[in-house]
Amino acid sequence: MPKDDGSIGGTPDLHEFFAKDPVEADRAFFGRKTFPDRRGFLKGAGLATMTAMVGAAIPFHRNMPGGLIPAAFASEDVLIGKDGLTLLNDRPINAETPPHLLDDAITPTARHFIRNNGIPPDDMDADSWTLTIDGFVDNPMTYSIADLKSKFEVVTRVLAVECGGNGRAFFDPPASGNQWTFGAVACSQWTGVRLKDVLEAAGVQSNVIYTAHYGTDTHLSGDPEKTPLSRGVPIAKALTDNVLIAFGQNGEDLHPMNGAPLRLVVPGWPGSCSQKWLNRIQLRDIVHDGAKMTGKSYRVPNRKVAAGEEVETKDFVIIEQMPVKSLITNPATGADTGRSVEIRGHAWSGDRTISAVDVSYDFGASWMAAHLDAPADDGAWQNFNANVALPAAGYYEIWARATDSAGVMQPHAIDWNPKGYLNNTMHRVALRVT
Ligand SMILES: Nc1nc2c(c(=O)[nH]1)N[C@H]1C(S)=C(S)[C@@H](COP(=O)(O)O)O[C@H]1N2
Ligand SMILES: [Mo]
Repeated sequence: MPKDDGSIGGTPDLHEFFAKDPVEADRAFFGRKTFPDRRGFLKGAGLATMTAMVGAAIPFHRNMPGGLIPAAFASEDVLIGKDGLTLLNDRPINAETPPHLLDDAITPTARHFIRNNGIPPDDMDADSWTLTIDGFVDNPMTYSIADLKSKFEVVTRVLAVECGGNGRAFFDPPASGNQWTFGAVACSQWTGVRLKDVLEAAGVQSNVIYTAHYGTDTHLSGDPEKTPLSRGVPIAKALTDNVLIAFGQNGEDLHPMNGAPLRLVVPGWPGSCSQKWLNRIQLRDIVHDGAKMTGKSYRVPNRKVAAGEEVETKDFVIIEQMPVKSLITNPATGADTGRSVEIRGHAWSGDRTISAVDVSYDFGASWMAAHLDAPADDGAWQNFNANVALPAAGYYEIWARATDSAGVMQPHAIDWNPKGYLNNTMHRVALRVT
């Protein structure tokens, strides 16, 4: 039985989901509508999704029966094999990337995590897509993607996106929600237009304080009146140079699960600000109150609370920039290595830059400075590397600790919060030298 939040259960099983409800499973995974009289007719966005997931065109797609799971997904391993992602939930689809597969400076699309709050839209057609800018603007506008490309400067930027709940799995007592470990973060190269340019063209009125972002995904309940997610940011953040309305990801169209054909990319802030399947941005004179802006969603207590403490909703504040953090992407945890090891990874911190990354192999007794690259663009993560010579055979842990441009350093442990957000504790990987 689906749980209250609509998810299928702790151990997601694609096959179980298809066995229980093939029509809904088809729709959720492939945007394919299957009816008794039209079984398996796969086209448009649904076909594009399945093609992307199997990694090749499907010449005989017209013959494919509805409810058929491509044999390429015969096991979860094979599903992961294509993208290498770990499926946390299949309704909605949520999948993260193991740290060692995030080793690239620019995350390949195949390794960009997926965080869905609802059901992706059936229609992801770029040619008919529109984006409306309205609310307190002098000139409300509706653009096609071709209009955006022709009316505004098209820019390409490397920008990091991290889910506010990345690291939730390590909270004790546990916090409900997707049990992200380390891999709800990615840094792809995005192509699009600046949100700033589009808002300025619309004429931002002086009473505007907040944006409201809307997409075309649908609520898990199927209720068309409900929205899975509609978040926003203060207008000052929206008007910074590196917030993009993106139609390209790593030189191609956006991946269907990463918001095709149009999304926001708001680096440094919770990933939930980066609306996928974007079709409307409204400018408001109040803090946005859309789905998952209020209550306990993407909000944390305004004070330190004891682990497990009940906190009243009025004591929660909206998460703005994400905290300083780093990820070790080489070696993979659990690796058997020689004594000489190259440590690699990335570090990032909200709207700031990283000033240092230190690594330790003696449980934090001593630290050495890693070599640190500048960010590829304002809003990208920064790559670090360090060569260490381990003294003898045995068990080691590599720890990494980033410090940002404001002098804030990653902690050993963080304060608990009810929804398990903002876990930026140091990343540790286990090694055995043989
Ligand atoms: N329309 C829409 N946009 C969305 C979401 C969603 O559920 N619906 N999830 C958000 C969240 S919580 C995150 S962390 C990012 C993840 O982006 P990705 O799935 O491309 O990795 O998308 C954001 N944009
Ligand atoms: Mo998220």
